[in-house]
Amino acid sequence: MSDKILIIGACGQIGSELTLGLRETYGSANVIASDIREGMPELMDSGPFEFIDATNKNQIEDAIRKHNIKIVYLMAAMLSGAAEINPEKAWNLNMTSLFHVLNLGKDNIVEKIFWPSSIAVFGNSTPKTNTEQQTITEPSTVYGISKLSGERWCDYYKTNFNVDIRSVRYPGIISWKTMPGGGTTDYAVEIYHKAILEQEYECFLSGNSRLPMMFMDDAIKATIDLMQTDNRNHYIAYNIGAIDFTPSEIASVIKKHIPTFKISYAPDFRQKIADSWPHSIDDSQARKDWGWRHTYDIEKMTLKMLSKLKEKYSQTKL
Ligand code: AKB
Repeated sequence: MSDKILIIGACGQIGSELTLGLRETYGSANVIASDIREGMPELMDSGPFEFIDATNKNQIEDAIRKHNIKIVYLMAAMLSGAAEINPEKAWNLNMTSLFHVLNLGKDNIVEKIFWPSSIAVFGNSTPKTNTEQQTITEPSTVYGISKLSGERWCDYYKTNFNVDIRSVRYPGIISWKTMPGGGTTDYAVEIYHKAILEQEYECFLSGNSRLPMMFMDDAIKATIDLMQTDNRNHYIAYNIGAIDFTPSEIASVIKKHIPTFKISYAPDFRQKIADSWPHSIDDSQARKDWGWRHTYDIEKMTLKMLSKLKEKYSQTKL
């Protein structure tokens, strides 16, 4: 029998598809989803669900005892854009929830933990192109500061208390099942929805803002592979890269399929966040240590996004 898994923050963009991926891999009964709100029907109908506020240790511990959980994925977080608007709330959610799960590891209540870091750990002083695993990390955003602090705390718990904690620095993640919320890379999901629904999109970043990105299927594969590997001891949080593009480049690829599509630009406060992040990521260590490989390029991702969203919107008869 497989060890039981709890996903905290299962109804968010990555949590939703991670829950489905884990249920497919380990069996639905072994994967307990949890969040402060209900998620999409596919998630709610495919296995057990608990209401958990990630900042409430008692609620987490009750679920762990009830389901005899051995592995936790902590996916609840406030992302970069939202965190700039609510700094204290973001710090509280992002750090309190992490301490709760790290302490469960320290007390040997759970055996293995996944916690996502982000390209947001890098800042203006970091080299922008093919940003290396170990380089300058001076984040200038609330979210980035919480992710970098989180990485250091994970390392501390691993070194001092032997906690098995694993992490990747996600780039922007693009998916069609659940909308992202509060991030700077969210434009790269919104653009596909607007392309199908309105054939136009006003982007909140400038046309030449290059950022590292990844299709959801690759992100889920990276996460599950890292949790399964025996060879991940070099780093707490691995760089993982896949593709990188600008808003104007992704608009050109969409235009090949929807020739009437038009993009315009109205950069807002998120431009400063995007400007502080790398353009592309060097992920050679993850490739070497646990065989990380991405499979979606921008063309293949666009084809899948457009066909899945067309299907989804035609079913809702818009
Ligand atoms: C965000 O834009 O805040 C996130 C991230 C890169 O971690 N998608």
